[in-house]
Amino acid sequence: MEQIKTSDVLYEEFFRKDGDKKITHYCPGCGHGTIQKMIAQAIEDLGIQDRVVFLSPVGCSVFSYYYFDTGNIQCSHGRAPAVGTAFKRVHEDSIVISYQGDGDLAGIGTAEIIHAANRGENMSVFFINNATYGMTGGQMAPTTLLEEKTLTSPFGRDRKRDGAPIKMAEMIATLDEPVLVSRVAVSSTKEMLKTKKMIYKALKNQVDNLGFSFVEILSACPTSWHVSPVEARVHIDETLSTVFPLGTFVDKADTVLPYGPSLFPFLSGEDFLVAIVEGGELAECEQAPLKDELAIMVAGFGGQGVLSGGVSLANAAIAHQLQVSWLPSYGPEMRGGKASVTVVMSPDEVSSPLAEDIDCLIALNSPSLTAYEHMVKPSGTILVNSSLIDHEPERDDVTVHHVPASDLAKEAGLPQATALVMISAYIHYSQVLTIDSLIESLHLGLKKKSLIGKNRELILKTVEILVSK
Ligand SMILES: Cc1ncc(C[n+]2csc(CCOP(=O)(O)OP(=O)(O)O)c2C)c(N)n1
Ligand code: SF4
Repeated sequence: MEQIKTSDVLYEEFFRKDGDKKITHYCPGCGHGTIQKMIAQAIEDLGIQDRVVFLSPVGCSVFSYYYFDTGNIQCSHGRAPAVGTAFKRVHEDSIVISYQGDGDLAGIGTAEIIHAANRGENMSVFFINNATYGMTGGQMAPTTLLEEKTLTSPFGRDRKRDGAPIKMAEMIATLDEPVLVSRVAVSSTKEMLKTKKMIYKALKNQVDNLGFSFVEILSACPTSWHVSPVEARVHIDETLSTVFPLGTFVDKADTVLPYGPSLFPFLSGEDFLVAIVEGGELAECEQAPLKDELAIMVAGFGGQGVLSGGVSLANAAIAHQLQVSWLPSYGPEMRGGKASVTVVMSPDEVSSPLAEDIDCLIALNSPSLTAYEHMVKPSGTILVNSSLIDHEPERDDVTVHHVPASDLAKEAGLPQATALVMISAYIHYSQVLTIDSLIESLHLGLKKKSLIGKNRELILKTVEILVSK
């Protein structure tokens, strides 16, 4: 067991398991502990501990968050570059470290890493290539050597059957965006010193906002290789590095320009909402008299305008200065498949766009009523599209309104506005928003601007009918 505490960036004690709190869970001679010590040291030297978000992969290093006293995210297998992309774009001052094994990065996560590299995401990736799936007991990895025997290649890796070892550093070096692509090794003292420097450089590049740095590190797995720790390091120098040559393939640190202050300046505050709703001016209405969060689900089938109706409802709420989320859900069919949208509106920050208990269900067809009526809170509301639904809700603790929405929409020559009719009815009954704000928001949700007038008339007609009921 290796003791890795050398830097303040690592915790004093590791609470992963009972017993000695000073040792890690890594096997004796494992490269992970050595590499993580080097990363911790570089973080300390650069003075960036409070900015670091360490992405732990799935693999033997899955428990890195027990060791690094930094921000930590445990990512799904292979997805760290996608998680890192999101995090970095939202928190541009963070230092994102993606630490991934060969199963994680070169197997299940090949697409994520290639695209993150191709976009030149401003992050530092450390790719730990031990040519095996260590955590699961030594199966063949994409980087396993030809003829190497593993749990899943007991007679050796066969080129025809299994392909040749993937050389990730060389692949990534073919892309235009990466700033640094290098392969180093945790083997002899000389190679370790080079590794330490390269780790520092990859992090420094990010601190300087230079872009994507990728360091592949050949690392020992004595356990899966069935050799001693000393033999494992010799194996790296004498065998592994002949297949995966060490060296720096790309280094543009001295020639690229740093990123500007913000890659995505529009992704903030109210502008962000406007961007989501496809541009354009929002109406400005009085603050809605809403004290608590409200969740409204519109559910039906594709072609009834469920999603665009939801957009109009969301925009009307934004116009009334509410905070809003719009969460669609739909099947693969363009027409006729299931479609629903949940709009959550709140006077304060929306707690979650996923609502398990809803205040109002707008059911546009029978299956939706049956599927979702149980989600409505006691004393909530169900709006039933009486043109298509010929049975009553089973709930007797909610208010039910019937609206012949499909008929009204069809009469107006707008069957795709069925949801909008129901939303108009919701606004009429609930009085949370105003019909004016819905009409004012139409131009943001409708792709065909020529239909704004007809949709407006349909909304007004719906309200007229409901008032005269
Ligand atoms: C979606 C999913 N598929 C498969 C697994 C099983 N699994 C866990 S770790 C691992 C491979 C880890 O190998 P590597 O990334 O090389 O890291 P190492 O353990 O060698 O450090 C696999 C396939 C999983 N946990 N999740
Ligand atoms: S199985 Fe291999 S990679 Fe995993 S901790 Fe042990 S030596 Fe390290």
